[in-house]
Amino acid sequence: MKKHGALLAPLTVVLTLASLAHVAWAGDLKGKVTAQGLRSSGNIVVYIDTIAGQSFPKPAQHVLMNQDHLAFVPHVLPILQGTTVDFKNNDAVGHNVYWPAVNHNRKLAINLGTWPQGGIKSYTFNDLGDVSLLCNVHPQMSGYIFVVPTPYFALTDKEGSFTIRNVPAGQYTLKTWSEDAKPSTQSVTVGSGTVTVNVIVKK
Ligand SMILES: [Cu+2]
Repeated sequence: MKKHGALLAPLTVVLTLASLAHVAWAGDLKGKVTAQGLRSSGNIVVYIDTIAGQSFPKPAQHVLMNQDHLAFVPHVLPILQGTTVDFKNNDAVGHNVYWPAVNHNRKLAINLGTWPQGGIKSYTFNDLGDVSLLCNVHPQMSGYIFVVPTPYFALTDKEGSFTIRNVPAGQYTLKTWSEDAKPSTQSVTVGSGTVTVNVIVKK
């Protein structure tokens, strides 16, 4: 028995270290988007595309899209596939919410209806791609939801900077979406620590 114990102890240490190392193999993906021919490099969705063999549970937590001062706030809302969005009217006037398509597929058009101040309607987005939000009471109102396949996404700030935290080590396809620019695609490798990438998007 004594001999067995002496052999097992180091083996346990090795296995424990191996599993710790596996957990630690993740990094932050930091970068800057340069938008050519656009007014701003802000409000651009940056995300890791579908990872073969991996699916992600639907987030339990709802995400809020406000109608506030006759605008959709935030203007662009990236979400993981399967997320439920709560549409809230914060104004003293009635607002409607509808979208004419999801990812250009008009069969996925929805009109949620019109409701007064303080009211919330919820919708779960299971289809990937861009959703152009409109209000049929106020034609000037416009916003976007962009549904992505992985939880590894970010929205650029005014300067075009973004950070996607805690991405497991691996090779991925990094994509962008903007309401004004063409989508971009590039490959990226994440190890441990911070990886810096530059992304160029074009009108
Ligand atoms: Cu409205």
